[in-house]
Amino acid sequence: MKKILITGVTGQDGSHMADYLLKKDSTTVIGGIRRLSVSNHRNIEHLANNPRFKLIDLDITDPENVSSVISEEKPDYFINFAANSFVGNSWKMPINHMETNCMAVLYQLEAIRKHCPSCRYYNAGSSEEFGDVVSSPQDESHELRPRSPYGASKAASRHLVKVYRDSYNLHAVQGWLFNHEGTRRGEDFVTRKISKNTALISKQIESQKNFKPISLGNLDAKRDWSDAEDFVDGIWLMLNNKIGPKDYVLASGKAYSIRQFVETSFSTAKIPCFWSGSGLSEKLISSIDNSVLVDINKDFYRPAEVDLLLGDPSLAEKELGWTRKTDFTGLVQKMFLNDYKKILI
Ligand code: F7E
Repeated sequence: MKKILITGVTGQDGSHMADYLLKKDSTTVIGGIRRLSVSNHRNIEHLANNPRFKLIDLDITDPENVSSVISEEKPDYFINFAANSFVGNSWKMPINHMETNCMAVLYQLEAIRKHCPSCRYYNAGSSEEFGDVVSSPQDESHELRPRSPYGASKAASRHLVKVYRDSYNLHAVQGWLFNHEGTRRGEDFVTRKISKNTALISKQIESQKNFKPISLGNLDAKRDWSDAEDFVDGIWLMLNNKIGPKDYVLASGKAYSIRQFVETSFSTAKIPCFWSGSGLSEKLISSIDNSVLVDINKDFYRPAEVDLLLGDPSLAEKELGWTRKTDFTGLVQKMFLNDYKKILI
């Protein structure tokens, strides 16, 4: 049996990774969780009675706690998804982002080096490390030019992972994951905000109730969006790479704007609509009764935006044999339909 410790197991990526690993017969999964007074276990409730899954207390910002968990459990794999992952928030709490996304990685690497050097290690990296890009698409050779405290924290942790890999011969990697979304995505991220509120508006129109428009920021930033469920396989392939420890880009190779995400979501909901106005006055209007479906709020703009992120996944496809199942339209439809089914009004 292989023992895999996952931090951030209650989140989107951690819970999908636990599901993916528990489908294999030869694994036990330990979820490290930070105890909260209000439960946030919705994404892992279905695993509660699985005998190959257990939860332990783990606060990644506490080096003593990290060290004792790693020396006691001696996992075969340590997958670090725990992070402060909300880019927009990172200007408001940059120190917290650096401590959670970078110092915490150092505590983990130190503990693995001392107590469990054969443990294979994955840290969640991000396309936000490329930031103010100089060429597109971005592959593994693109320089790191972060535009946010979040991006800077992930770029810094990448250097630590490489230093520990080179200095101590650890199988330690950090993928560059472009945006990955899905039915378990946090509701403040733009994709879930759009899918959930399109579903809500759709139900409200059906019941002839009033609704509020979705307030968004920059509609013209472009992101390379994939299904988070397609990415867990890529991460596992990186951890078991026969070539040796190496960092890869996981992406779809296609970029779409937030505007296109909105249009696809309302088209899935079969609500005909058109854009009107420009800048902060721009609105998405229903063609049925001229009601406002989307408006713009400057509070959702960022102090520094990344205008375009577009990944080149060809190295991961070639060397790891990684493939994806869901395209952009399939992803938007899946997210809308999931929210539509859940909303009761
Ligand atoms: O923003 C724009 C916003 O917050 C996407 C994280 O997983 O992916 C994620 O970070 C874009 C940005 O995700 C709103 O300005 C417009 O251009 O959904 P997001 P993110 O910043 O791309 C990367 C790869 C990570 O590593 C991160 O951890 O959408 N945008 N209007 C908006 N964004 C939000 N959140 N809310 C809006 O109303």
